[in-house]
Amino acid sequence: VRKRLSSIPKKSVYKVVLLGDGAVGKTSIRQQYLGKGFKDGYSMTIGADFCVKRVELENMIVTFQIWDLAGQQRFDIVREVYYRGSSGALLVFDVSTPGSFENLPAWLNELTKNNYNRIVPIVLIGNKTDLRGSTPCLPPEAGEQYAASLSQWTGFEVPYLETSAKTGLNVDEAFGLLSKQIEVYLDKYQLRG
Ligand code: G3D
Ligand code: MG
Repeated sequence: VRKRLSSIPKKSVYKVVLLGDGAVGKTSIRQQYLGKGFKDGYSMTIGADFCVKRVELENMIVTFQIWDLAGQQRFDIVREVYYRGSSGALLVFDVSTPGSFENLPAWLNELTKNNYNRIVPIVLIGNKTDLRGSTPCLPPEAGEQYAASLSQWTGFEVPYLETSAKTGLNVDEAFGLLSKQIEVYLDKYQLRG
């Protein structure tokens, strides 16, 4: 019996929030991850919505609840509902828009302030890398260095990934990596229920 129980994959539900300036590609990343046939699981009138994706990752069944803010709701009451209880975050900037990189600390502040001053596992995402070569873009080192400083600040590894929601580059990997970071975090702080 024990053997059979141990072969049952673990099931986890993670609330994942997408953070970053308007137009960096948050909704596109989500749509790319969900695939063409995607349908919002639930659409709220308050300006945020979430959808659900169930995947099998390394002998685990993970249900992602992916939350996405519609438009610029930074200063709205919405943000409390949005951030609270998140398991992890994809912190997104657009490599072709330096301002979206400079605003990353403000987004992290938003997250922690509205989530009991708690920092959660993060994957830093430099999106729109398909524009490299045709538009001036921040080099990969910018993202790598910021991720390294975030790792120091948080005390756990913050990986950096370069994505394109247009081509799909590294989009699945971003969610897979975040799931892994969440697992490490839950084990480290023994937060498993
Ligand atoms: P947001 O949800 O963060 O506000 P969106 O951003 O997903 O709405 O994307 C904003 C615009 O950037 C969209 O263009 C979208 O197609 C484009 N975009 C998103 N990701 C990428 C990417 O990886 N590469 C490129 N080249 N464009 C991307 P429109 O023109 O529809 O406003
Ligand atoms: Mg959007």
